[in-house]
Amino acid sequence: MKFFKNISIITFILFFIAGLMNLQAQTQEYKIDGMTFGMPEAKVYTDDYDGPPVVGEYVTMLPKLAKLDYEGNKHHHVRLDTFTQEIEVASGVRYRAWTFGGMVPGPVIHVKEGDRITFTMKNRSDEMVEITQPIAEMMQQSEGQGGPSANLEVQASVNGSESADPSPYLRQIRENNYMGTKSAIMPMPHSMDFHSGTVAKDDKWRTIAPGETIEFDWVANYPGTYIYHCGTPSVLMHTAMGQHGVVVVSPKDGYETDEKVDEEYVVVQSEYYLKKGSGDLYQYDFDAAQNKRPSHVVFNGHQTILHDQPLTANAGERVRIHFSNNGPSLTSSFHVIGGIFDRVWMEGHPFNEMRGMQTVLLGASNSATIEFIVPEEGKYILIDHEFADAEKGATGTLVAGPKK
Ligand SMILES: [Cu+2]
Repeated sequence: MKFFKNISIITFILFFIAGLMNLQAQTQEYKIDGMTFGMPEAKVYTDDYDGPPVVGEYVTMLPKLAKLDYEGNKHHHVRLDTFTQEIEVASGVRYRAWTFGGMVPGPVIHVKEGDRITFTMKNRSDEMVEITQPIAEMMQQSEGQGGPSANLEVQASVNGSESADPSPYLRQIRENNYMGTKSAIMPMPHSMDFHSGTVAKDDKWRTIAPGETIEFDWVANYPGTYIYHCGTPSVLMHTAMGQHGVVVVSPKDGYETDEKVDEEYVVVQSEYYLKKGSGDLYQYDFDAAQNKRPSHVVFNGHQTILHDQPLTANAGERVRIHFSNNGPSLTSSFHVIGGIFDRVWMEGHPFNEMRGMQTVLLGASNSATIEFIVPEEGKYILIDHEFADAEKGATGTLVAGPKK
């Protein structure tokens, strides 16, 4: 009897060790050329979180980019929930968008090369999510459920300051809701694919059902500006419906011109494929999307936003724009009328430098960090020099004041 008992204990210990080894195999990180690979397995779970749908101190609304106010590297905790919002994309054109964080494109996430990001996303497409109420109210609502307040406390303590705003993005939407967002429900499976991450897609980018949450880590191994988008089929439809945004990964040693930059902006080009629906709302046009015939090609999600709210600078200043062509399907020939790009870093990597460019050609999901010196006081038009796209909306304005 005692013999059998010992055998069962030994068997149990062997299984326990095997289990540990297996766990280790899944979470073993390794370095190549200073970069980190081998992220832990993604977690997928269900909870009753109904707090702020966007959390992250360095997460902002286009065309803003958060300042990175820390030395060395940082471990970020970022939440971007995915949910439906009715939005305006041009005067009189509204549709029910599938969003990351409530607008199209989604928020700009700013990190530094080498930073680690713990990312959380709940699929709330089956829920009315309100993004215009004060964050304190959202926290109160979900009080006692553990998730959100705990998450935000972690955020504040990670930031090392009690007063850090856990979600500047939500505050910015409340102050400037140019899409006139309204909650809506359209239950749908979704996923998140960060081009800035280097991971196994069948694990981290996996599709989650309405009500589910996914959590995974990635390390920003390469500097540059990277699209993120939903990777759930039809990827064309999910991206065109609004599920895309950018991550800006600043190089750890900076760009050569960092000290000389006066204004820094983020501009994203993308297409909508919409047709008039039965009511007042527009809806997705499958044929147009398949045939690459967009109804609107826009900067920062709205046909006139960069004219209604132009970028600003002064004569003689150096302006940096992180420009991303999020597609989903067309190329962009980005140009600023009256300016020449002093520097262009293709994909935003400081080694990919070009100088004196008039136009930057970007395929779908390509980006560039560009700089130009504002020559004199006046208006400068940002434009996709593929004029058919410009006439569908891919233009914006930079208003330059006098030389200081
Ligand atoms: Cu999706």
